[in-house]
Amino acid sequence: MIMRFNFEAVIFDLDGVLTDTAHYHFLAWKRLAESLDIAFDETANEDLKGIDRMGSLDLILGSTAHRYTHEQKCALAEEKNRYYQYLIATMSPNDLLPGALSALHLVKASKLKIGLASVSKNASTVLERLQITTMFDDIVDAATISKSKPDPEIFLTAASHLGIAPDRCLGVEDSIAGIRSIKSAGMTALGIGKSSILTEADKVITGLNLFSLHHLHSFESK
Ligand code: B16
Ligand code: MG
Repeated sequence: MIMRFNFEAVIFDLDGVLTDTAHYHFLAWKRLAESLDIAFDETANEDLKGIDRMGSLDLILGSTAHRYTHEQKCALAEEKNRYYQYLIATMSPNDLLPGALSALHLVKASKLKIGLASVSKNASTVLERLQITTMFDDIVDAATISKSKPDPEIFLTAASHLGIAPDRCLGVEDSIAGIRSIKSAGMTALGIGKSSILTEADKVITGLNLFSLHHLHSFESK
């Protein structure tokens, strides 16, 4: 029997979907915010998910952003990144989120293409530490992306590299910005997290441990 799927590719986000680096990003930004006397908590962090480094810094600085020169902002972003890199240095395959590896294997065994759409410039390091680099048919280089999520650029780039039409791609994301990026790329969006937060996703599951073949072929797009 030949299985027919609605999708020909699954494009995964990294942070917060395959591994909990979203938490490390939060810790690193919180440390920087506190050093600047700026209040920062998990709720404020939600708006930063999927947003690139300088965009995230601007959101944290908010109305105080004009007090800093471009050079000072670069130094602050670099300081956050140094601490983030210190936090991810000890990552290992044990840091894959529950169900992440099985989900990748399931997609591969179903003969669908697998892409990675992370705006993180540290993505390749994280993939190496998780030992999953070879699972991907394409990994978009964040340095080549000019517009951060919610712009569709990164998901459209992944689809184009994979040679699959956007409407045959399933995007998997944990952030509001990421879901918007997937939807504006014309793809179907599977949210990972809370449906009360990821309201624009076509479907939401709490984690990849609940990912199944069902998600590859029966999906009502919003
Ligand atoms: P970096 P994703 C995003 O990755 C994170 O969600 C976001 O919090 C982070 O600011 C951004 O990467 C940039 O990361 O500072 O390592 O370049 O969700 O697209 O995988
Ligand atoms: Mg993410």
